[in-house]
Formats: sequence, C-alpha cells, structure tokens
Amino acid sequence: MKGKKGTEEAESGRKGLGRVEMKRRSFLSLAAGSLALSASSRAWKVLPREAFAGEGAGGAAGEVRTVPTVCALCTNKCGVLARVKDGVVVKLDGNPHHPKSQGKLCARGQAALKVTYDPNRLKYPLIRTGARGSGAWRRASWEEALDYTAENLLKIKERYGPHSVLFSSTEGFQEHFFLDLAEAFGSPNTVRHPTQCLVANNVAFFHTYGTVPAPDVANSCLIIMAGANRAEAIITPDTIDLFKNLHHRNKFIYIDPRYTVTASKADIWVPVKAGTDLALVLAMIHVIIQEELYDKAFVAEHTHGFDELKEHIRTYTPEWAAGECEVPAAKIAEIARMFATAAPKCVFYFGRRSSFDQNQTQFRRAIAIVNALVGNWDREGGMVPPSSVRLGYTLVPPFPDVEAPRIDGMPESFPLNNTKDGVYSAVRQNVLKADPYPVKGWMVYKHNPVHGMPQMEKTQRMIDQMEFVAVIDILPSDTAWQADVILPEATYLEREDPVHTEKNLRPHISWRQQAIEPMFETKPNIWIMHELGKRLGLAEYFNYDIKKYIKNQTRRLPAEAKKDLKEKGVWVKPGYPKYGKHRARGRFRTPTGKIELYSTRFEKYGKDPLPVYRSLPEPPKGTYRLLVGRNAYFTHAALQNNRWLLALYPENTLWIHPEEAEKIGVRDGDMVHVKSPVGEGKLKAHVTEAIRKDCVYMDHGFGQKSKGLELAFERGVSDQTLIEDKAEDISGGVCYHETFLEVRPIG
Ligand SMILES: Nc1nc2c(c(=O)[nH]1)N[C@H]1C(S)=C(S)[C@@H](COP(=O)(O)OP(=O)(O)OC[C@H]3O[C@@H](n4cnc5c(=O)[nH]c(N)nc54)[C@H](O)[C@@H]3O)O[C@H]1N2
Ligand SMILES: Nc1nc2c(c(=O)[nH]1)N[C@H]1C(S)=C(S)[C@@H](COP(=O)(O)OP(=O)(O)OC[C@H]3O[C@@H](n4cnc5c(=O)[nH]c(N)nc54)[C@H](O)[C@@H]3O)O[C@H]1N2
Ligand code: SF4
Ligand SMILES: [Mo]
Repeated sequence: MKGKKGTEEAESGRKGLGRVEMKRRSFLSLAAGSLALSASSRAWKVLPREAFAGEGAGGAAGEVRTVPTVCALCTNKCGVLARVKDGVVVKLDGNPHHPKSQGKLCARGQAALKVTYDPNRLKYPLIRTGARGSGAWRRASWEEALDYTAENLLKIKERYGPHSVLFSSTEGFQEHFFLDLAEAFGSPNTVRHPTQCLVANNVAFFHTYGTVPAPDVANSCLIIMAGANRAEAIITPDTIDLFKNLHHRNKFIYIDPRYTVTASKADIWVPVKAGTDLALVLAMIHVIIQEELYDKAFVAEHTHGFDELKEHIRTYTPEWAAGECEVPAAKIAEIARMFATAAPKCVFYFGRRSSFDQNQTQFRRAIAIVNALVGNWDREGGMVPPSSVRLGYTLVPPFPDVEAPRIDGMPESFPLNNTKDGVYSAVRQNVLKADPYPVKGWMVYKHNPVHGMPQMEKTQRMIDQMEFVAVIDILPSDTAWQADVILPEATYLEREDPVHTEKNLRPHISWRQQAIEPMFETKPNIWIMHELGKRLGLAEYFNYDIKKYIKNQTRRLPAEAKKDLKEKGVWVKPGYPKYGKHRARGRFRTPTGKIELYSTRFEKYGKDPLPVYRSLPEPPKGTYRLLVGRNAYFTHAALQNNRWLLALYPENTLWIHPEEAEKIGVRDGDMVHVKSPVGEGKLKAHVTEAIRKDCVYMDHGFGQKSKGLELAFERGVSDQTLIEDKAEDISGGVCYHETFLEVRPIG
C-alpha cells in the first residue's frame, strides 16, 4: 500500500535496475542480429541503458511529472498516479480521485515498475527457429513478424476455413480490437476467461435477476462471504470497503475450509467442508422460510416461484445440512436468523472465482435466492443494480456472416451462457477431437491458457496439433513459450488505452494515459491489430487511430467529464450510489419480469429450476481434496517473475493440517511429493491448523515452465499439472476443486 514501504521498494528497485544494466554488451551483440536466441540466451536478461532514454517522454530534464493512469496488473483497474522523471517511471501511487482504489495501490500495483522494467520482458518480435517449446527464437523485424503471422493465418483460412483459427483473450482495455480482428477474419471461435473464473455467478444471477447486481459492501451491516477471500484475493472497492467499515458493521461472517486472512477479520468463521456450501445456503433458506423471516411484501410483489421454493426446501433442514457441511445445525440456523434480521442492510456476497465444483451454479443460484428473500434488492447496504456511463463508439463495416458452428457447440451446448465468451473446456476437448472440424491456428492476446487451464498436458496437446500459434504478451509466459511467433505489446505505463467505463455502484470512466514511451520495439495492441488487419485484407475494419477512437468515445460527455479525465484520469458520475429507482419501476429483465426464485430459463433448458444439492464424491482413503486460490502478492500466473513480489513471497507451499501431517510423517517446511491422477510434483509443506483435515491447499500460478521467465521458472509447483479436466454442465465452468491428491514425504 501507499507510504514509506512503497518508497523503500522503489529504492531497492533502482538497485535492481543498476545490476541488470551491467549486461549491456550482450544486448549490443544481439541487436546486431548475429545471435540466435536460445533458452539459455542472455537476451532474456538484458535491459540496456538505452531503454530508459527520456526522449519523447515529455517534461524537462530532472522534473518529476505526474501522469494519471490505470493499473493493469489485475482485473480491478485501480487509479494510478505515475511519477515520471527523465522518461523513467520512478514511483507509482494510488489516485485519490478514483472510486475503485480510493488512493491506494496493492503490492502488485506498486510492483508494476518491476514489470515494465523486468529484464525478461518481451522486447522485439520473435520467430521460433527450433522445436516448439525448445526456446530457440530469432529476433525479427515487425514487418517480417507481421507478414509471417498474416501469411500463416491466410494459409489456414484457405485450407480449412476462417473458423479454423481460434482467438483467445482476457479482458483489457485493448482487447476489443483483438475481438474485432476475430470477427473481421470470419471466425466464430472466440474464447475468453469467464468459464475459468466467474461464469457460475454470471449465469446464476443473470437468470435470477436479469442482471448481475453489485453488493453495497460499504453500507452493509451484515456481510456473509463464502469462498471469497477478499483480504488476499483483492477486488476493489469491496476489499477496501469491507475492512474500512469493519468496526461499525454488526457482523461479518466468513465461510471457507481455510482460515485465511479474511477469516481472521471475521466475527464468525465457518470452516465448511469443501464443496458443501450449497447445502448450507439451502438450509438457511429453509430457516428463513419456515420461521417467516423473509420480506413478505417484497417476495409477493417482486418474485416468481415462492410456493415452489417453499415446497422444494422442506427437506433441506439445518440438521440435514449439518451432516453434509460439518457445521452444527444450530450455527446454520443462527446465521440464517442473523442474516434475515439485518435486512435490508445485509449482503450474502457472491464471490468471483466461482469455479469450484459440480454444484457451482446452483450454489450461486441459492445465494441469489437468499438475498432476494430478505428484500435487500436496490436498498442501501443491499444488492444494487449497477450503473455505467455511456460512451460513444467508432463505427466499422458489418462483419462477414459466419456459417460454421462454434467449436464448443454454443449456444446450443450451453444456452444459458454468453456465447462469445465460449466454454474453454469444451473448446479444448473439441479441438483435440477435431470435432466438428479441425482448428489449426491460435491467436492469443493477453492470455495464458497453458497456465490458466487445468490438466496442462491437454493444453499442450492442443498446441501440438496447431499449425500456427501467435501470442501477444508483455512477458515470455508459459503460453508465449509455445508460440511460433511472439508479438511484444507495450506495458500499460507505455500505452494510451481507450477510455474505460466501469459498471458499478459508483459509475465512472477512467483513462489510461501514457506515462512513458514504449521501450525496445514494443507496440500497443491497436497498432498490432491495424497492421495485421492490413495484411489480412481487413484494413477497412481498422480505419481509425487511438485518438479518433477516444474522441468518439468521449464525444457526448459533459465538459467537466472530459476535464476530469484529462486532469485526474477519472470522472465519477455525480449522484451515485442511487437506491430504490429500480425497485420503484419493479420490472426485472427475466421471462416473468420478476426475480425468478424458480428459474423458467433453467427449466426451459432442462436444468433444475430450483437448486438441487448433489453430494460430491469423498476423497478416497489416503487422499485429500485439492483446493487452490490466491495470495495477495500475485495475479494468477502473471507476476511470479517479479523481483519485488518474490521478495515478499518466494514460492507456493502445500497447506496441510498438523494431524494429517503427523500421520504421514511430514513436518513444517519438509519437501513433499504430491500426486494426482494426472500429474505430480514436489513442494514444501506448510503444516497449519488453518486448514481442515480433509483437504490440502496450494496457491495457483507457480511452477512455471517458461525458461524465459528466469525467476519464475520451476519455482514451486503448478496446480494446473495436478488438477483434472472437469467442468460443470450448466455453465461449463471449470471445476478446480474436484481432484484428490496423495501426499507423501520425500526421503
Ligand atoms: N488452477 C487454477 N487455475 C485458474 C485459477 C485458479 O484459481 N486456479 N483462476 C482462474 C481465473 S479466476 C482467471 S480470471 C484466469 C486468468 O487467466 P489468464 O488471464 O490467462 O491469467 P494470467 O496469468 O493473468 O495471464 C495473463 C497474461 O497476460 C499477460 N499480460 C499482462 N498484461 C498484459 C498487457 O498489457 N498486454 C498483453 N498483451 N499481455 C499482458 C501476462 O503476462 C500473462 O501472460 O485463470 C484461471 N485459472
Ligand atoms: N491478489 C490477487 N487478487 C486477485 C486476483 C489475483 O490473482 N491475485 N485475481 C482476481 C480474480 S480474476 C478473481 S476471479 C478473484 C478471485 O477471488 P476469490 O474467488 O476470492 O479467490 P480464490 O483465492 O481463488 O478463492 C477464494 C477462497 O475459496 C476457498 N474455498 C475453496 N473451496 C471452497 C469451498 O468449497 N467453499 C468455500 N466456502 N470456500 C472454498 C479457498 O480456500 C480460498 O480461500 O480475485 C481477484 N483478485
Ligand atoms: S488491485 Fe492491485 S493489481 Fe489490481 S488493479 Fe488494483 S492496484 Fe492494480
Ligand atoms: Mo478471475
């Protein structure tokens, strides 16, 4: 966070830069084009003095400029003030005007300096010269790399059709241009991160409420969080609002098989048995209905299917749930009563990475239902319909019609989802089977599917059968390492991005302004897409530049908004949060126009219209359910090469309960061998009472395979090599917690 610590980090960072500048000579020999790059090449290490030249970066010599911009180190898009001196970003601070981050930056946000100035970052376009994954590359000019990419894409288009190129990406301010390229190219096959992340939530809430509401964490008096580790898995402003207001909140109840940092801040920690939360919430609904604690007027006026729910819930008693969840029935009933009596200023928070197990969508449906019953909809401290600022757009010609079906069979295969986001597991499975057609080209933008999808060996096979893979990234990620061509994007501090509108309780727009010139030969994605577009005969779709694009976006904004955007980097729409407007209107965008306790769309598509609980298989004797998640210092698999963050947290470990550790003869800090049905690895044991006995836990994102990431390479173990490929059938969301692990001591 802000303050002294950040300054010390910046100091140590400068020392770090001094060290790598020493390697200047090897850069020069490389620049002469005389060397082939290899896995052990020093090219991954070099960060020359020239990279820091202040030329064109603005500001007089020695002067410190402040550039308002937006952090890109995770999904949160916090406001940043970049301090720039002589063309070098010397410090990052939180932007006090920004409603998401409220003047703060997390450790990762601060450490963005060590991304832009990472000696291992991608500097020039690279073309593969040896076998895939061997790390043999040669430096190419942009001209050559773009020609090479376009030629290969056209070859695949001609041989198999445009649908045989897959385009995958995750959210970012320049992702839109990539998705336009996919459509202009004529491929229906786009796939994004939701089925690896929050799809269960989206599907559950959207079909219950007709929208995905925003929990008013700042004003809520009672919050329940299940598997949402907000102290470590940071979501702004929720993380800040939760802890800022902890003292005047009546109760904070946290449900997790682990005693996380968030649990340590809770009034009640519920160490639920993993995979059974749905039983707990169904029992809460039972108590709230049986004891008539629900908001009768609201339920009568605004919901559909209460009678069916009442009947459905009869057998889901707290006593029944206690047997499933291993939480006392009295505790479940107590929580239900506390929740209902705190209404409407109460929130059962729905979390974000909801990709746990086979119950994931119905679990989130149950959360949607319990919120609806207590009538917290559109009330201060409750669940509020989000608002956004409307932006203008740049017109492009109509995209060509696509005749081929999608490779994942959507929309028919997952009719409740957003089709264009795709279903990752189905994409991978059908590509491997070439069903209904072969997919031979893969364009990847700001996405790391090799390390983002379970059962890594399957993603590897998917890549192996591709004729061409191109990756646009800032670092040699595990996916980039498998590419045929790497196109290096400039990091966020080196780019001007489109204006972003945030759908939120406090709607606002923010603008990522450029702090410094792009280093080396890196380029913003908009430029890469335009150049590829030209070479693919699709130039008409990219007939604008970033300035024109932003001008169109901001055309209708009031003058003060444009002024704030420029000067503060953010404009917050006045008059928010607003409560009660939607309530007064009363119509929900669902088939019945009501909050659907009983989902008519689920029914239409053959899914349980009311949440039915199904027990998960128990871990076979001698094994543990593997749980995975985050800590506060890393984003997925994206930051494990960051020197500052590694200084705070060097590797992932296996959390195991002391009684279990003793049984198998493992002490804290010992190396253990872990084995699942699909993979194995070695890592340190973290013996702790902060986890239940029936499960083990490790952080996601470690154990990277790319030798281009010198600090991250093989540090800890990759959960993706251990987790089996399983997905849930309603939303297609990955089931990350359905793998059982054997653990034994080494030596
Ligand atoms: N086992 C397991 N798997 C998981 C999860 C888990 O908890 N456990 N979490 C899941 C979740 S919730 C999510 S959202 C997904 C995330 O999946 P991904 O989005 O694939 O994850 P990241 O590791 O963040 O990869 C982002 C990539 O973008 C690159 N990048 C960063 N900034 C830029 C930029 O400005 N431009 C370009 N071109 N590239 C950039 C990074 O270097 C990195 O290679 O992972 C999912 N996978
Ligand atoms: N520092 C940091 N912050 C991030 C991110 C990051 O990578 N790093 N990523 C961002 C993104 S894209 C996302 S999606 C969010 C993810 O945010 P979260 O979903 O909150 O994060 P996770 O750590 O993946 O999982 C949360 C918790 O679920 C617990 N859990 C596991 N199984 C169960 C279960 O069956 N029941 C219950 N009740 N709990 C269970 C785990 O022990 C873990 O503590 O974080 C966002 N913020
Ligand atoms: S939470 Fe941290 S990493 Fe994410 S956008 Fe905010 S400051 Fe950046
Ligand atoms: Mo996510």
